[in-house]
Amino acid sequence: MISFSRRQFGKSVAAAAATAYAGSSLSGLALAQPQPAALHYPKGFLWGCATAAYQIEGGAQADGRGPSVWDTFSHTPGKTYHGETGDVADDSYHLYKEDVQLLKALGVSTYRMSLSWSRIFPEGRGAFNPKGLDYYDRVIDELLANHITPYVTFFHWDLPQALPGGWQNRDTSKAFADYAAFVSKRLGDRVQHFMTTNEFVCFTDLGYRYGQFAPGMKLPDAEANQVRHHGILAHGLGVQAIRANTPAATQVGLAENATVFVPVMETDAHIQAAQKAMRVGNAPFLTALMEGKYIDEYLAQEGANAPKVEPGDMQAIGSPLDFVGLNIYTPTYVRADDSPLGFAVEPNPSSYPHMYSPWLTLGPECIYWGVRNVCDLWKPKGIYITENGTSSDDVLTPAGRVEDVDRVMYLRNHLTQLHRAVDEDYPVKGYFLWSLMDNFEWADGYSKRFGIHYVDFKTLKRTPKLSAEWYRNVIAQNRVE
Ligand code: GBH
Repeated sequence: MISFSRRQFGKSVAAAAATAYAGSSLSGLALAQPQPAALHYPKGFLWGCATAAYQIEGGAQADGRGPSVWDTFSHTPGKTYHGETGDVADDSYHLYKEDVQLLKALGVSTYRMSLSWSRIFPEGRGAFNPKGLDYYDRVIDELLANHITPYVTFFHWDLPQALPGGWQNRDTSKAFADYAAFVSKRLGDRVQHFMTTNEFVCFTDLGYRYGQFAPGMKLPDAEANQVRHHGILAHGLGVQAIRANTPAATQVGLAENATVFVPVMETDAHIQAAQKAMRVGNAPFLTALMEGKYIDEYLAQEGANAPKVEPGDMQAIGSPLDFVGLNIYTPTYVRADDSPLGFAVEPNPSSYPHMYSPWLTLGPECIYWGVRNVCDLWKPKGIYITENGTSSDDVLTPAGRVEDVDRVMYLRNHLTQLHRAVDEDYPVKGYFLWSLMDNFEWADGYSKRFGIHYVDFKTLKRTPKLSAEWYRNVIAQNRVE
């Protein structure tokens, strides 16, 4: 039997096939390729884990921290599962050294964390709380001492409660830029990778239009669209602020959960439809950032409810980025049709497989199509998967084990599909697994566990799950199998 090297196998067979089919209606068909047993990732590929401040830190009132909208929301009866809050969470505020050791034992080279804005500026602006920033100094120094590179997100939904009007107020975007300027200047000697915001749709639409996230409002469309605009404006002003206050080599991006449109089948027409859907379906957020404008389709769709834009806004929003971070969990299938937009979203039948969270439908090829669509549309300099992972009905056995085979299945399949993107030379630089440990899952409280370490929320003891052992092997071998 003739043996092929991995790259010959992947590339030459695909190239030959592409040539053979060129010009025919099958030219866009991605041919099924025999999969070798082990999928190697390139040397230098970054493996990491991700968390967010309000979900892990606790210490809600420690050392002068001010409340965020998530403190208020979670303390409002009926808003979160069993009224659970982030008051204690994983108490990473005190146990961060232990958490860095969990990272070290995994062998990750990077850790994505976020900052609690109201720990540093308890009122969102104005008076600085040095003890709040001291905490992040300690965490970052501990990471660096353990050879783990911090990737820092400025805003993962925990808006300081004191900012009047929250994201309804345009001044909040400016307050965000001031906060990012101050903090990036202080951390920029040790942190080279910053992300402005995490997942626009969650802190804008889910907070202000649909109400299931903080601050729990249900505004009419025009006002909710304005909230979206202030969110992306904060990002844009934040990029400018970080660049102005850090060394030239600092890398600036964001973490965004763009809706990922996956072609129902890999033919030219459906692939084109998925790409169009990706651009139109993400028009208020990622598309606006990448193109520095609201595209016609969005403006037409919103009509009189379209956001009010001031001079200079779109230029800031379109500020060039060093990388785009994609949080990818789940696919949205799409097909070509002859409607004016040229595509139609496929509804999932109720029998569609999903993970332990109802929204988390299973389709690992979303991680490949997320990368491919974003790169083909906008050619970003670099891509990170800033989140990927799943909830699971984890049970700690008396023997102290958590056999989360479903999470291992989920991760293995996503990393297999991500490898396809890497192998096709899309500029994917790293992968952050969500999450290092079980934590406060927002409106779901502690009822949905996303960690690869189990947390006993009474004792705060962390226990590696089977998935942690599996991920440690992936990292050690730099390959998925
Ligand atoms: C990410 O959001 C977040 O960045 C992270 O903080 C979170 O812990 C993680 O995923 C796991 O959820 O209320 O039923 O309509 C992922 C995208 C968008 C998924 C909001 C849940 C709400 C579902 N999330 N969505 S529902």
